[in-house]
Amino acid sequence: PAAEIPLSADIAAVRETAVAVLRANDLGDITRPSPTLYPHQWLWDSCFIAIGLRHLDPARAATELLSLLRGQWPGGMIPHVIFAETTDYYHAGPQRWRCDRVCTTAGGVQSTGVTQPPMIAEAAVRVGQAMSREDRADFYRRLAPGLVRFHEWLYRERDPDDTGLVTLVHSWESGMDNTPTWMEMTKPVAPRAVRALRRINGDDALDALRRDSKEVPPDERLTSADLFTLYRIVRELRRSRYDFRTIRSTFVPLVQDVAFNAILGRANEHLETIAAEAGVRIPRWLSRSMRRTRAALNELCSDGVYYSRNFRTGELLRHHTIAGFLPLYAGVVPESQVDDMVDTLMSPRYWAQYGIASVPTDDPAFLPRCYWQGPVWVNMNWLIADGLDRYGRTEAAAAIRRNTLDVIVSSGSMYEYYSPLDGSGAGSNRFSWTAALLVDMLD
Ligand code: 9YW
Repeated sequence: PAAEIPLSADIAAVRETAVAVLRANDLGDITRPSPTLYPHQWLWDSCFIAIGLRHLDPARAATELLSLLRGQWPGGMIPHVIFAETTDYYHAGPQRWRCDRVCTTAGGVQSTGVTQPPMIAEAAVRVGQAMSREDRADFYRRLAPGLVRFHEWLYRERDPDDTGLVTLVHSWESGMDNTPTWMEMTKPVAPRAVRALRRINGDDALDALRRDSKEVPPDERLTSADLFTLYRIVRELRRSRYDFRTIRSTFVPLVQDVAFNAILGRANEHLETIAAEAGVRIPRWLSRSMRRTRAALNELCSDGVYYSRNFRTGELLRHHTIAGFLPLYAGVVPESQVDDMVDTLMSPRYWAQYGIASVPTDDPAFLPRCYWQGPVWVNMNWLIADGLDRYGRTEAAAAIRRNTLDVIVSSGSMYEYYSPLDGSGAGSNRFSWTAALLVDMLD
């Protein structure tokens, strides 16, 4: 699909901007997601970044992924943020997590105590495709043992009941912080102090306390009350020493997240390729769990729509969001359902004038410039287009990629996300995964 797009002067200039953004965000072995908001290494950001970097420098792309192993916990978890040694202006830094009291990471680096969508295997295979056979073999040999341990941890720790679906303990693990699904689960556990402050002073008192919105207007992020609730959940996780069996007996919302599990489903396939090439054995119990995930994803489907599920009650969380299309990327959607899903995606509910809204435009929660409550996200488009190709829906996939490029090119900048109503950029500018995936879509 990329080849069909003529590389106009505009596109060539925007590609240069993208490359410059990636260079400027390069901290040596890792790439920060953004110079103004996110100064550390994020798990799934690094994966999307590596997918773009492979076109510029495959060895550097491999380093981006191998760096994630420095943060690996003794039990196998790869954390959602690995803190870089930079002046810390990030609002949820090491002091909030205090993970060094719980364990020492493989590389002795500081990290958060939760994970993020397991995109590593996908990124590794893409990077591997850009390498010589020898370099790839070397790269896979270095990555595979840690990667297998990560997938083992996901199942052992987060699917103790062998459901085939892993459970998340914080919306930050989903990568979609304020998506309506997670907010339904998060709002009810708002600390009393937050509710009281809000009652007395409205949102102002809370807004004054938050530290994450200096670069970005508050109405492009989650509300202060929700943010403080997320901090409160971190505190509970910390008290539980990040142990799922302990967390289970607290008030912490637990969700079998559909997007996370779809990404895991796909990653498992890639893990088999990587492990086979590296000569690393996948234990039989893990292969069984991996197979279970593919079947279990379809338990999340009701009347042709995929949802996340409340782990505690077994109830589906019936919000229509972009996450529900990721089973296409996992390749688990029955062929008979695919065209209906494509029609829904292409309908004006999702596909507004400037691209695919992360929450349907007719949803009461829809806000076109607020984070995961409506904006177009480049990484979501990339994943869905990939899934559509897999199902042979190449025209739809090409349309999504073309539209994504159009939105970025017309803004001229690498925004974190874009309004589906007017194409305006929002969130952080100079955002790495937008830049990396633009390069990937063009090359
Ligand atoms: C946070 C870094 C991360 C992304 C998440 C996105 C946002 C905020 O930024 O999270 O403080 O972690 O929701 O998907 O990985 O770009």
